[in-house]
Amino acid sequence: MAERLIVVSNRIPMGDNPSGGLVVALHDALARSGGVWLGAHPETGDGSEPLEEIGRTPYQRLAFRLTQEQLDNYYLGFSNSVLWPLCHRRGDLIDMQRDYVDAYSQVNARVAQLIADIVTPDDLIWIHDYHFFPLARELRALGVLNRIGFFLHIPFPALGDLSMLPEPESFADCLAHYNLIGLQTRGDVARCLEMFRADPRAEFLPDGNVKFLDRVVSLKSFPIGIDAGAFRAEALQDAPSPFGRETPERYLIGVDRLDYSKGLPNRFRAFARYLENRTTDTRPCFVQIAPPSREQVQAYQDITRELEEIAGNVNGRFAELDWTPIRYIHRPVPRGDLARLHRKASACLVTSTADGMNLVAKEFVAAQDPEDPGVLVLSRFAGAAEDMTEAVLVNPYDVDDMARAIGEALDMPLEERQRRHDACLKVVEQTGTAQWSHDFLHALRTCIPPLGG
Ligand code: ADQ
Repeated sequence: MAERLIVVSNRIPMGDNPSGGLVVALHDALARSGGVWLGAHPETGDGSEPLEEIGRTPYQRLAFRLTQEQLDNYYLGFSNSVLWPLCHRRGDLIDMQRDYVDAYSQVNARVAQLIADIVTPDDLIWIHDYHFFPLARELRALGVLNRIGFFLHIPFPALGDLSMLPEPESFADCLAHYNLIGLQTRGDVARCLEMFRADPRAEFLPDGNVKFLDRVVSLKSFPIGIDAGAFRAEALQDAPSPFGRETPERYLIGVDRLDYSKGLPNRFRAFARYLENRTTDTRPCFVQIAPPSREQVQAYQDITRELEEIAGNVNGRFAELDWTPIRYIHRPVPRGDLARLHRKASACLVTSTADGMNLVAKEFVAAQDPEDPGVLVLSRFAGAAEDMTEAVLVNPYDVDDMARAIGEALDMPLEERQRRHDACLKVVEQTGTAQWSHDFLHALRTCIPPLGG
């Protein structure tokens, strides 16, 4: 029987025109090879429905429904109120509840059963992200022997932070049921290896693989990217300015889901500090686009309020009748508009305190005019900084450092901007979406034979 690819992710595209980094990357991979994409239906159900087909071409899309309780406890609860803050070094924001832990195990067991019902022996299974850490273990328990790969889109936690999990010792065991663990950066691979190194059940093989009890697991970084050509084409489209008649003369841009990991409060403070310290009478705008995200979670409500307050304070302090320093848009913006906004910006601010990769950094670079490019100001804590070393790298905890970087970006001579842009663009072009999925799937096909294989 021919090989078939089965992709599993919490989010699944409902329409035929997917958007967003992860979704586009997987769409491309599946469109090329055919196969099945399985994910959670955006509407809840009673939790016992069979898989629902929501699309058939160019590949099959199958959705399962969560109950409202599972959505609250597995998705908003354990995934986004325990694992997300844990992996983003915000242990202080963890909201640990027994119901969350139980729902997470229950949903993973159910999804494993749904996969086991459709899998055939030559299928390749590719599981995505922190919603499904234990899925391979559940699948193995059901007798599934296929090659199973896992890709983590967010940072791999530091060894010490794993103790914040309910059963820290079972984490390495559950990951070692995968044949291949893909991570965003070499730093993430190092942290994952550190976890195995600390575990007496793990042993390091000469080929770099890890032997864990009777299983062998491969680890490798696969930095995710974007389709640079497609984004550039959007940026170049001949369309009216998204600003309408309010086009600022010079502006910096930020584009992020409104998430506490994106370092937004300090970014706003840094812009205020820059305004405070500037010596000329330049009046740049800072345009921040931050659509709401996970609004039912308390920590996200808190960051929304905090940001509104800071934006109000900065504007109250610096605004003039014909100049609003911060334009804060708390809404999604069409992709074409985003691309055009990037192209005309003098600089982009990416100041995450932790971030798996950060695709906005790559989108900004792809959208620039190479003759007169804007400057990328990039947090050292974003995965993108590992290779995009020619961006202006900043410490997102240090407001003065970021204020200085904003000044440096706005005053940077053309030649230096071009040199830095060329280097960053090279990285963006080397890490396209097609390359990413191709490299991962090649590694999964060629890693050690699975159990019983
Ligand atoms: P995210 O945390 O969502 O992704 P990011 O990589 O920046 O972060 O991707 C966000 C995507 O959403 C970008 O393509 C961006 O253009 C888009 N977007 C943001 N704001 C928008 C708006 N207002 N309107 C429309 N689109 C908007 C997670 C990890 C990242 C990792 C990706 C992919 O947290 O670190 O890079 O997965 O692996």
